[in-house]
Amino acid sequence: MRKQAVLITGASGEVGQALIRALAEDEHKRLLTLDIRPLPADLRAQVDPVEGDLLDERLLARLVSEYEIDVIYHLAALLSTRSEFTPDMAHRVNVEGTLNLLKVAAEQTEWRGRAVQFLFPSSIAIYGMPDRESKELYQRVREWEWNQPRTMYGCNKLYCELLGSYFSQNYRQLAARQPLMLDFRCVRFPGLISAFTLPAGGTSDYGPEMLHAAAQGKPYGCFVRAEARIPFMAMPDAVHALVQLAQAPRSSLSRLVYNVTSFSLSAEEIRRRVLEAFPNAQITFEPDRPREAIIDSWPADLDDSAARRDWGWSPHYDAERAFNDYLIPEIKKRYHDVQATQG
Ligand code: AKB
Repeated sequence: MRKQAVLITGASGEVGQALIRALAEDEHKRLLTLDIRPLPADLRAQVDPVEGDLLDERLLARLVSEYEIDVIYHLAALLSTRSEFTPDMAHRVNVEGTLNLLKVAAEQTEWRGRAVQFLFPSSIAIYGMPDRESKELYQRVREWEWNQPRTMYGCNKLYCELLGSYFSQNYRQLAARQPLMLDFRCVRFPGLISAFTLPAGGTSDYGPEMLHAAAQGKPYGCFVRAEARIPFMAMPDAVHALVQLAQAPRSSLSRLVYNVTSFSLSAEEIRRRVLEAFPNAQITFEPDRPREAIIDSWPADLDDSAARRDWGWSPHYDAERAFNDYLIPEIKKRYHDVQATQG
């Protein structure tokens, strides 16, 4: 008899680890986690951890033979900067990996006669503001505006949104009998900042990197100019958005893809908040112009009114609360513990 489970891919990543901690509180849910990297030891006992490659279709077939998958949180991805150095691998992981999983979800939906729910985190990277003037003029971008990504990662994410819509609405549309469709739901995240983990290979990483470097007493050269501005979100709100969207009645959703955001800050405004907490921090601006150009192509802010209207989205952490109640206290504790153990 197969075990019912919630599948989390990319489980060892930043969002994955935060999502496991949130979902593991509900002991009625069995969590099946998949990542090419090992799961941190403190999380392994709470889940069924699997180390493997999303591109390995035989592995996916084995998992489906052992588990009845109700919900998929598909978090595995190569982020924007890393994807620029390995665009072919980014396409394989971000697109082919997602397609493999959508096919599994579609087959399982048909097989069990009930829609598998597929939660997909997209990104502000799917937007492409053509120049700084447009970014300044059109600050709060709506879901259907400026969908011209500049990066391979942004192209991957936008195409996967379209794949998810296809598998949710038109899959096998010419077949003699219309199959039951999977339940694809997507949020477009801004830059995410965690107190507990550091991102790897993203272009919005300068926000968390600046904070974590200051907390460790390390100098930090920010790779965008002081005025560069994009929307950000504290990691607890990213998990909150995914879980809240998953719990929304399908009938309340007017769209499959939603913007969500919490606060927009310039790099200088982040620096000021970091210096308030770490007055001795050495933070300089040393723009890497190609990486800065990617940030300049992303919108200054997102219009998340559709998510607020359809499923009651509202961030728990605005900038004040994110820094004062979550990031600074938790990061101070994290590095104090680290320094204490290192002596
Ligand atoms: C990245 O910088 O690539 C990600 C993102 C904004 O999706 N953090």
